Amino acid sequence: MRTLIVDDEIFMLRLLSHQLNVLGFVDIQTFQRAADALHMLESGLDPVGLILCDLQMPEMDGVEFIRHLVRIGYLGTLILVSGEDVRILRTAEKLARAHRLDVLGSLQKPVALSSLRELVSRSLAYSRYVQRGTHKTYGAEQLQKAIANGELVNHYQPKVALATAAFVGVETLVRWQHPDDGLVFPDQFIAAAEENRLIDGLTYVVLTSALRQLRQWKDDGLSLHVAVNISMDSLGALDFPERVAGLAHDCGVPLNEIVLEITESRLMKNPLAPLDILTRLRLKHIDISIDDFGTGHSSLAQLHGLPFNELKIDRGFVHGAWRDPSLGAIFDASLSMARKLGMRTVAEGVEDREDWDFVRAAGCELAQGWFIAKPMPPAALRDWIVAWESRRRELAEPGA
Ligand code: G
Ligand code: G
Ligand code: MN
Repeated sequence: MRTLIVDDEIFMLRLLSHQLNVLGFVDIQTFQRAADALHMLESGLDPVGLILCDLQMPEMDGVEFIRHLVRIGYLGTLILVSGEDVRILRTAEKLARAHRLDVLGSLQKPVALSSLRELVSRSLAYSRYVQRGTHKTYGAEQLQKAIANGELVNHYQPKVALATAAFVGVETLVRWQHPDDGLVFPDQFIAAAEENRLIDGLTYVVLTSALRQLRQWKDDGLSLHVAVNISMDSLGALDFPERVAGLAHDCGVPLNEIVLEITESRLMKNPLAPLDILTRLRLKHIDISIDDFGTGHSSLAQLHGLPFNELKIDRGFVHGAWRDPSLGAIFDASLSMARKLGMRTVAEGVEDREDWDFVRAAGCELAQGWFIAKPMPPAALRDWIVAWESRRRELAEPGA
């Protein structure tokens, strides 16, 4: 994996390269100026899998560099390194995560080989970059063909009730079964679909196949709800509620078993236009959910008056909140606000037992995340349910 180190001190560049060498990294490039690293990244010649970046640098500092990484759509992983106060380091880390960068963690100078080893061995194994291999993005034409040729497939990630650990539903996550590139993830094509007006077609395909799958599961005796991600752009067409209802009717699925997840950041650009549609979805008893809550630019006050009945707290405020008081405070505040507004709460990104215990003790209702299950093809759900049943008792203990 190609690795970049960005630090204004030559000594640090040498030290970190040496440490990475010891850990088995061979393809390493070092930069004293962030602008040069950026230039190399923008050329897009060789995909970079890991960047170690200093925060305090004279020209472009680490925070500014992070902003540019977001702008150019960097999909690899990031480690922040700094001699500054640990709180500054944590804030920068949080900022990068809020922008959806794949941050492995941060290191304080002087960097001990053991902490670097721990970060790259533990965190890298979990990173999107490593798990997903390829990171191409795709254009409109290719995507249009994929939609038309039926190359999109749905995976499903389970959601469980925290109090009882009972399985209650799944979130639909689309993947593209690409003929040459293998399984392609939505962060590589959803943005292109939105920019090129292909998102309605994509949503229709995903929704149809999710509702058919729900019918199939019900026929097999399972009881669950199915959530589908809806891009804000799809809420511009006034007949959207009727189309969803029509589709559900054709598939033989009750409307109250459908959840539509809408991303807050896109939503809040114009909260009035979709109000009509959201209200009529609720009149039909379709659940509507605010996705990735906490990452948008909205003020909490804007939530007032919108008829959402579920709030999904972004994984950035869930994973690790048990040991970070400021994340914990945001998590608790989101929960209590949702409760007062009569909304169901879902914690996303529950990655380990500590996360599970924390969100459960806080009184959140549902949980989703790798600790429970990764997204999976529909055929794998049965086996997962069986395996989950044997973990369930311990996880739902009163004091657990
Ligand atoms: O599946 P992943 O594991 O990579 O999902 C990445 C992002 O893609 C998530 O934020 C999710 O909301 C979004 N996404 C997944 N499936 C769909 C879909 O069918 N429609 C839209 N609009 N977004 C989706
Ligand atoms: O934005 P949305 O909530 O729709 O995103 C779902 C995304 O989160 C998918 O990309 C899914 O693969 C990812 N995801 C699901 N569970 C976890 C988790 O426990 N940790 C992390 N980091 N990502 C997760
Ligand atoms: Mn979602």
